[in-house]
Amino acid sequence: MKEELKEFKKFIEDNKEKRTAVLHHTDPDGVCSGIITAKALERITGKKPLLFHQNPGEITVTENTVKELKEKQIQFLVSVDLSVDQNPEPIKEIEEFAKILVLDHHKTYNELNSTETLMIKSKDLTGVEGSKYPVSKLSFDLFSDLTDLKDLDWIACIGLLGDNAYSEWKDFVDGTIEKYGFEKKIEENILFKIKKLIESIEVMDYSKMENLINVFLSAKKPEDLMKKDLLMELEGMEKEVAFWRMEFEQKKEVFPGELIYFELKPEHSIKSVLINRISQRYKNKTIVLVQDFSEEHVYFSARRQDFKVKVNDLLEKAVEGIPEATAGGHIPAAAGRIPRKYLKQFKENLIKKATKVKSEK
Ligand SMILES: [Mn+2]
Repeated sequence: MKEELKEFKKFIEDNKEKRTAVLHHTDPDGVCSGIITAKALERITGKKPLLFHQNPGEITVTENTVKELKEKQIQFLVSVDLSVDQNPEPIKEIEEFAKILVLDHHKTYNELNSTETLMIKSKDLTGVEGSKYPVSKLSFDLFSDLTDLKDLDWIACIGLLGDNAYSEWKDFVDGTIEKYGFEKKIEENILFKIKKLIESIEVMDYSKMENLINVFLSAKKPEDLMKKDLLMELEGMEKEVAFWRMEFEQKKEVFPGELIYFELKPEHSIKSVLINRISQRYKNKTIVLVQDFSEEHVYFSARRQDFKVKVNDLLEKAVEGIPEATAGGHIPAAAGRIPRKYLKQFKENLIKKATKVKSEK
């Protein structure tokens, strides 16, 4: 057995009596891995852990979260699908009062393993690039060794669809669809609809996230999530995404280095949903979208589905020298933000680096 698997089992065994919290990301993979992990821990320990999330876009642990964990006297924290090693400081603070398990598939930025913390990244288990093994499937696989999770397979599938990992896990997803008799055409089946539903709650009305999580926790089958008040956000999102998709086609800027650049000013934060759809059509182009709400910061996402450019590295290079900037993620999918006044500098850097990355190959 792999060393990581042994350590995982022992870590759960050693901490299963403790007051436990599960912190999850709020995209479909993050929500699904949170649900799977919470249900698995409940089955193992007989107690419901506290399941919670931060604000959208907060992919490391915030000071607020540290405070909340302390107040709630949490002794064991499980973090799923968050790039918490990008900011190790809050982790060190939590280590003063709790043990921490990190399950993630983003690029490793800092080594967090210690006597208090066990960090398992998908890449360490399989050797393949982390984006191909989303945390909904990683947590499903890891915890399936400790308890029966067969009835949660459809939840893992939603996370896989959310992180564009269908082709990597075709047999698993198709097998699950077959098992329950769902529609075979992926984009028309109910799991794909729930993926979009989660995205629409995250993007259109984040205040409903709590409600979504509660409905999800009690759902026995996908149909149980088809609630009117949750579904109404989906329609609005589709309209806005369709509008900006057309704008993109008309106003996109094409640069050397197979770079396509586009700035948008949407009403809601649709950039991740939009860029995932665009990149399905432009798999061999580097797509960068910048979302501008006329606030202090602008937010950007990048995609490159054929892996020929590491967009996490590209964005990290493009923000070099820009104060208060963040950037990172996966090889085919990354994101970040900069203060708005540095947008021109960011764009220039990006164009320069995009040609460099290509010519180095
Ligand atoms: Mn993920």
